[in-house]
Amino acid sequence: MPLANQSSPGRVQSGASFERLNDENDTYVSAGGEFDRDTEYITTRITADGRDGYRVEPGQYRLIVARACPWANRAMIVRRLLGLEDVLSIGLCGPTHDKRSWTFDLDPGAVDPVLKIARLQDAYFARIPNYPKGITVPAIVEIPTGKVVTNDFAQMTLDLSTEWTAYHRDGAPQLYPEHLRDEIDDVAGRIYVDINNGVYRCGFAGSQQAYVAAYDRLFTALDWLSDRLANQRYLVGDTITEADVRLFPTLARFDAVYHGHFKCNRHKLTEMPVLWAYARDLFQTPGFGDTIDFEQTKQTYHIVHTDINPTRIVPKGPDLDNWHTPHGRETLGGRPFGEGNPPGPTPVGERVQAGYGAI
Ligand SMILES: N[C@@H](CCC(=O)N[C@@H](CS)C(=O)NCC(=O)O)C(=O)O
Repeated sequence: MPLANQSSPGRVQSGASFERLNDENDTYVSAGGEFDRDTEYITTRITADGRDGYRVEPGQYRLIVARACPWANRAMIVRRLLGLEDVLSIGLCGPTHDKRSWTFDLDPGAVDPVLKIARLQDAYFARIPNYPKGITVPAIVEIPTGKVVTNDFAQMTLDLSTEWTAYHRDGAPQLYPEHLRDEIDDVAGRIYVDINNGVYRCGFAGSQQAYVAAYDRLFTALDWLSDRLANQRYLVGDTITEADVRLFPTLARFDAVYHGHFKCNRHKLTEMPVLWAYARDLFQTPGFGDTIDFEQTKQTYHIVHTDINPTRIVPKGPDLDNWHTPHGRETLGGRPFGEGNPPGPTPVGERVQAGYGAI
């Protein structure tokens, strides 16, 4: 399927699209116009009081992720930071998939060992037969019924912070403290529109005009963040918060994927000194860098998005050693975990495969 005419002014797509293959034309690109993300999710919440019918309970739910996915990465980071690994298990989809979306092809027998399903689609259909929207990660599945409870990535991490408190580890950080919520929401809101989703609006733009507009917004927002972070270690307050968790997965993927594959190429992350030091600081903080699988991430984007990478060749670089260089941001002060402390090592079964990460 050829790409949409890159030089003609685009029409804005009438319906929002999912970040998935479009059955009709095998593309992720929104032909002729802007990538317009569908943000209608399954919004059922898992809460301490169970008011939506799903109560927080250890061993009752499974978080389904793919290592490549930045939206899923946030849930993985928060789960690690809060020490919820023994309470909320994790299922890892393989890096590549087809039109029917994510599979458990890395698991023995290509079946998730807990849910006993081969495709994430099965859990969506168990909740909503013939679910017509994107079969996306992250998703939380109720283990006894095998039904997806929610795929609302933004609410998911907030609920891990505020509803699962009874099961947080000792020393877990306050990622969404009440007195900073307005500021976190403001910062995270712009990060979502211009940066997290902005890279996708560059990569999946269906017209030159849509691409240029997304590119300009992306780098304007990155400049804003460079200014903001020049003299403060974290985005909001003096500790890690949900705002940092929202930004980090996009920065971690920037040079390996977005700079080339999505044409976000005014600068590499490594050429933006403040953001590069900030990203390294977080990367070297337990719970962040140990969730990043650069190899699977490159595979997913470059093999799955065949309309923008028809050869499916996965780039070999970039070199990753530089993620370990000193960042020097301790001089700005800040207390990463506030009154708390860092999480312990990643549980053995969840570690990034040797040679795939940079830890
Ligand atoms: N729900 C999130 C994004 C979730 C999402 O789009 N995840 C991608 C992976 S990063 C996905 O699962 N896509 C399904 C596919 O490619 O088939 C949102 O739209 O803001």
